[in-house]
Amino acid sequence: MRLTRREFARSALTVSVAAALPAGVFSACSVSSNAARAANSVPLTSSQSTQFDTSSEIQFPRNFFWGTATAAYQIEGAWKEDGKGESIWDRFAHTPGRIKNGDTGDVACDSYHRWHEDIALMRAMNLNSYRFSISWPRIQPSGSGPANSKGIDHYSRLVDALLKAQIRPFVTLYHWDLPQVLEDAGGWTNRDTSSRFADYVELASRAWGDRVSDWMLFNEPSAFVDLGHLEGTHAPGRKSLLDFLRASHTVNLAQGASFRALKATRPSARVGTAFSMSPCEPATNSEEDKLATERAHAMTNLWFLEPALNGRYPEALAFLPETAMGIKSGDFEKMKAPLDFIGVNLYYRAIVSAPSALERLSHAQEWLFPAKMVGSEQGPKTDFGWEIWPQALYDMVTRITRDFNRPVIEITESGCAYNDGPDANGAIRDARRIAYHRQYLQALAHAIADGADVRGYHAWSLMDNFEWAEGFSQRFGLAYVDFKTQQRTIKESGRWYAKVAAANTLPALTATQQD
Ligand code: IFM
Repeated sequence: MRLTRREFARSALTVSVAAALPAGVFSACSVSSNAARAANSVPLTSSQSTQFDTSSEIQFPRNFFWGTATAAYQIEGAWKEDGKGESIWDRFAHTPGRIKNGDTGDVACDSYHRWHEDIALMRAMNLNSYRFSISWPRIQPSGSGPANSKGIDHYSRLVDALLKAQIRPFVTLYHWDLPQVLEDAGGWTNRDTSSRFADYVELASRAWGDRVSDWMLFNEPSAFVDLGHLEGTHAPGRKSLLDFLRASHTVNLAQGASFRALKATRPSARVGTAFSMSPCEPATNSEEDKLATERAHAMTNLWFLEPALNGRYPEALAFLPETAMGIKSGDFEKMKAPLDFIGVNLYYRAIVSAPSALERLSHAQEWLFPAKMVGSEQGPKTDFGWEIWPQALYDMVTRITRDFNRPVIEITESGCAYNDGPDANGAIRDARRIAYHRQYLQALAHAIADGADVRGYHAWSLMDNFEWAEGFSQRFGLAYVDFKTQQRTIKESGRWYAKVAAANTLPALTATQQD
């Protein structure tokens, strides 16, 4: 989801530390041992996430959006139906060795055909918002030119049915499936892709803007730029610092250009981006770690937000190589996109330390971005190994609220992978997922009580689906999917979420539950 996730930098000394770590720019080099660090500085991270009050029920603001989120490539399947073009994820998943168990999104949850079943799930969960993405190559099979009417019609039917079910269509325009033809011309490293994206967004807003009012331009720009261009673990599988820098800048230009294109066609549309975010905490109280933490915050949380809102790259990274990034005169103005809301995708926190001189010398990206993520063993872990740290949501939302003058915020994703399957009666008892959402919602409620303007929460995900390089091995859904039969079954967490959504209230825990 962000600069640092999914892959783990491992060194012989630090496997257990690193296993708790997401990967990316900062962790691409070795992770140093916590023990060694602790020897000469004081660890700063608290031993427990704040326990938010659970003894009384918590009401959410009126008209709060209770939703779930999905993405086209992760659920739709039908990878070459109705004139759809090939995407970089089709190409990547079809390349042997790229995805765990050789899985692909060719069929996924077959939502292209079963979307009415998906809407039925959401209705059963009493939801009033559905965040889904449009597959760009369904609309422009080769990334430019007129729209493919079958693609337009498909999403029109979906939007109409959602509205009929009184569920807000909350549309992401890019959730990572670039048309392969554009990749062949340089993809996001080619500046021209920003104009192609703006053209596509204009087509989309003309097609559905009469019925869709809330849009996200991008999902997690830092994730697809980093994992796809520097780490090489996601499509298109590039591994180059230069590509990472250039793709970053093109995406920032695209954010500005597409924002203007959408507003020109639909001035009243509400437009945001879903950013992957993690609050950054210094590993120790040393000055070096604290400085590194601010750089990590700039890279993890502001690299695509600051250009949109303030037309500049974050100050903590002011030493960036402008020429290498392809920055031209006038670009800072072009990057501006005064977003109507900030979408926050948040799963965990990041703990940061300063790389040693030797590490900086031996890793180009640490030379450029001197900060690295180290793992934490403090919180419990999901089946995916991600640390559960509810306070991360409180810390991030309140920091964004402070630093950006109380913007409108939507929680566009949060969730956990637990691979519980059906028991003998076919029930999926995923109590750990209920606990996750309950704790993160408690933290969110406290942020709202402390002044944050949060309009909605979208659990990732509506149902189990294709988890990128992990294939089908990680289940994030509130509904279980049997990938052989495509049967969907609402898990206990989905039933619990339905009650919370219907009451707009998080219930108090009973004394026994508190134990
Ligand atoms: O599945 C992804 C999603 O596509 C983007 N955000 C994080 C999720 C879990 O990794």
